[in-house]
Amino acid sequence: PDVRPLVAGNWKMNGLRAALDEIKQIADGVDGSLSEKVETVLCPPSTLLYVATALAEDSPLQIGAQDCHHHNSGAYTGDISAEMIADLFASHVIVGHSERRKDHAESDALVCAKAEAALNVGLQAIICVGETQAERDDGQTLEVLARQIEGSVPEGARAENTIIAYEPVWAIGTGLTPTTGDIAIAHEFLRARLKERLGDEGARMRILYGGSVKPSNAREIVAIAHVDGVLVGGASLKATDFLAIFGAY
Ligand code: G2H
Repeated sequence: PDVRPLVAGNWKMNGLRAALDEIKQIADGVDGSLSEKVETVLCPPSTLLYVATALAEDSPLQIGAQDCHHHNSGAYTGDISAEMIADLFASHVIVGHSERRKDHAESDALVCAKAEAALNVGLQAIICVGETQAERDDGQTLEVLARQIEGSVPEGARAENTIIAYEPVWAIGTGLTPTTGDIAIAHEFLRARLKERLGDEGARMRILYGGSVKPSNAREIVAIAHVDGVLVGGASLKATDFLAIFGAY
């Protein structure tokens, strides 16, 4: 089935006020004919969310957060909820990024609850999955992906509100990228599991690839079957790099 690809930028814990200039450039850069072919989301740190949605107001650029709490409000010091993110006019939220899974011990069940909280307030959830180096060396890649799809994707996930991002942990920020063959195998497997779980919704759900995507490798990555876009970390920080990735389409 035909799906519009999605290019998402994940700024992680980067971005001071000075970076608002980059957001403006990205918002201007994705305007026009490009936006008919490709959907774009930028996920700055939560401190910049409100001003980012204002800067992107007249642009097809959408703004997302990088994480949310699984409750809407309450005594959870330091956390922000999906409802708060939606309240700032953001449209997406990343959940279950490997850095959250590892640094904050987030389980599949918690990631699933966060995704559910996001869907409940009308946000689109970008749910990350991916194997670690050790799991890969053990030959566990597909088993891990199956478990994460089963455990992290809520029952009510639909193609319109949920996006999967395959990010092999060993390829994140390391400059290492899997071979196109490795990516093809993982994405085909994820597609099969999503179909099995969610039927037609799973067949149409976008599956992004993430991990050291840059202008020089984007073209060959987006050409792989079942790669419906990319999630870009480091190369999304500079507007010129991020916009160069769209040259792949
Ligand atoms: C993977 C990716 C974006 P990078 O984490 O989420 O980051 O492109 O820097 O590897």
